[in-house]
Amino acid sequence: MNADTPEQKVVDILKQNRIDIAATLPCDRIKALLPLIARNIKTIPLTREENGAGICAGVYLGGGRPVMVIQSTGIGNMINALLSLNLTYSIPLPIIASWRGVYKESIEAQWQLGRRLPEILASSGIKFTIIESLKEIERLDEAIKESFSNSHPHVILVSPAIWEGSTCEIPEPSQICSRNVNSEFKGTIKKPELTRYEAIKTIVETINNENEDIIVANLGIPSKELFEIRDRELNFYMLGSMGLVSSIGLGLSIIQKKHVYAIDGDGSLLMNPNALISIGEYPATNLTIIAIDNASYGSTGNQETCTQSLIDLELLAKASGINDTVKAHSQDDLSEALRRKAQFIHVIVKPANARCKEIPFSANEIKKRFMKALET
Ligand SMILES: Cc1ncc(C[n+]2csc(CCOP(=O)(O)OP(=O)(O)O)c2C)c(N)n1
Repeated sequence: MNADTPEQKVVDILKQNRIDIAATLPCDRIKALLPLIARNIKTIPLTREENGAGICAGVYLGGGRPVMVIQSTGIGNMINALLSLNLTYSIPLPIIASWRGVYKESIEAQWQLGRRLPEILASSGIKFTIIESLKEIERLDEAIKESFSNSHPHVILVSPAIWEGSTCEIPEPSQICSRNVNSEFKGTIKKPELTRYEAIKTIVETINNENEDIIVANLGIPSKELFEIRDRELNFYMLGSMGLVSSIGLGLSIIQKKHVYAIDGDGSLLMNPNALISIGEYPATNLTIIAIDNASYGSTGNQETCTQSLIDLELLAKASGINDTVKAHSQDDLSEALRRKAQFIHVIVKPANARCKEIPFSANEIKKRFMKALET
């Protein structure tokens, strides 16, 4: 019976707050809550919390109302995203965190982070609310509203005490079915012809520029090159949170009908291959990841990455469940892949950075202009 359970109360509060996407990672204490959320709200299961911050930011930028539901340890995995993405651009995100390490906690590994979390959040400038008993559950509603009205993240640390004695059902685990794994893949990396700048120019010249298509551009020089080539209202320039450009692209594609192009880099994708896993799990027909591979961390001085000799990003995408992948070495390859809106385009380029000016907008200006353009 779920009717009067604390879990049902949480779901009711989420629905009253018109939450349309829940990005989740499990904790033993919320094993009854998570399936109930998934039955009521579109749920994106995550493989790492930081990736969820990116997906939820994309959902919000695209006009949706996301929430994250995770174990409190995951806050440690996403602190940079909360500061360099959410606080920097003023992007709201209510995070329901099953607060481990304090109440009846026997797992020693939970103590260190769990007990310090209030201090860590306070010193990080991240708003938080502690809910220690069921009678305080209405504070969840207040915290969600606070997050959206003040456009910043709000962590709700929920003590395991509130679920005690709950009669909420815990579903049986699903059965594992047999399946075949097809590992045939042949790819050739040729000597690069293009620079990143030329690749971005090709993107801008090929896609629909009549204020239709969305571009999310990776942090550092790729964003500056895009700005220089063609600034558009539907360009979202990343300023930090390395690794989250494709996650934001995914979040946008979930909530928007427009086509979303995420310009990613090899170093950034290798920092967050979790984005590929989520994209594999949620194949969107309106999302194209353009992985511009210069085999280096170009923006920080061209230090080599392991795509130079070891990892093939197209194969990594395929291994993550993304089927429609392609390599591009020339302008023609790239335009053709863009025209047919391939899911993942692996563009091989030379390590070179164009001399570009700084983007003259603040994070808030980038966000506001982008969101306004989506409303029209
Ligand atoms: C967590 C974190 N670590 C390191 C950096 C520094 N950094 C900024 S851009 C960048 C390189 C990104 O490389 P890649 O994604 O390959 O894109 P490229 O600049 O080569 O186009 C690095 C390492 C950072 N911003 N954040």
